[in-house]
Amino acid sequence: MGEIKDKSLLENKEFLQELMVRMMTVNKFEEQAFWLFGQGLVHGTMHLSIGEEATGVGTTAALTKEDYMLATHRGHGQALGKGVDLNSMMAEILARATGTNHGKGGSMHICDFDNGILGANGIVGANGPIACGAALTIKMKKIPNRVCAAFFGDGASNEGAILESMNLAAAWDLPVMFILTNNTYGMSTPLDRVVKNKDLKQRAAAFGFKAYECDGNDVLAVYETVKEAREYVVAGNGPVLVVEHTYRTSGHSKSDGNLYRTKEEIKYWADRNPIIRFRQFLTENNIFTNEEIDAMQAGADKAIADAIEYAKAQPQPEVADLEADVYAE
Ligand SMILES: Cc1ncc(C[n+]2csc(CCOP(=O)(O)OP(=O)(O)O)c2C)c(N)n1
Ligand SMILES: [Mg+2]
Repeated sequence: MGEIKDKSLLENKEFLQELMVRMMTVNKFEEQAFWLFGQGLVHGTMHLSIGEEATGVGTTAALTKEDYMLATHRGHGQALGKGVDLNSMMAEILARATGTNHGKGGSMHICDFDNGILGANGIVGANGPIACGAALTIKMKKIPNRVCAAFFGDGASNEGAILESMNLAAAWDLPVMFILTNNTYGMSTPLDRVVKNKDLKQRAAAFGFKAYECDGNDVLAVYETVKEAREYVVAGNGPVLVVEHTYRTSGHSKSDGNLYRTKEEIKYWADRNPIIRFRQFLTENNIFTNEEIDAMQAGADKAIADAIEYAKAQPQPEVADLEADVYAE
């Protein structure tokens, strides 16, 4: 773990525990969702963020409940971090009527307006233009202390929609936080095969705005970096780019044979897993004992088990409601 800028964080045990429990919850949620998928209980596909827990949790911990946020196709951690109700999200994964999207959206479309989540998106790069729209609302209505954070990946960083959005947000000084989760792969394609310049933070300089960068497997570094970047945006300085370097140890989606990378590479990153690193940090600094952290894990495991039990008992959507919540005709 890197150097902590705000030393008072070390005194804030409640917050540190919250970060740990959230990462554990995301990890367990995905592990169990994978298992439910294997049982044929999840429809559609699913993208796990195992290994990337610190990015979703650390980023959203630095946002307020009211801040707008757009999640990606790999957005379970982003949504759970922002505060979506665990039971409702599990119900959505199992396509139940009481899910966040009434069982019609599934893993890639988790939406929760009460917590500022304007939606997740299966269209790679689509969050950029939507974030510009939400940020334009913030600007025109002069809503104080509000940003719109748009998550996207290294693959998406090459989409025209993202580059055009960066330009628009800069030209109009929109309060957009472009959150780039660089897990170094877009499906099976490594970043260095598709870009000449791997220093992705330089994208912001090209459009004339500020970029931040952090170790995406260090939850405190992510939190502190996003917090600082957010303060810069709410002060009226226009957009920012935050590049978070991480690695997904899980496959791209349900149908990934992992043929494009070595077992050694996956192990290297598994050893740098953000949850393991945070545990070491907390115990080495005598903030929590291993027993206390085990109890946090047990709590997270139980919350997920309860959410599955809740979701399984929920009704499926009614055929009569097929056209409800559909905006286009
Ligand atoms: C516009 C568009 N093109 C292609 C796809 C297919 N696709 C789904 S995920 C993905 C890779 C995205 O990579 P990245 O942005 O790095 O996100 P990651 O999957 O690594 O989290 C692709 C190409 C899509 N969903 N949308
Ligand atoms: Mg990627």
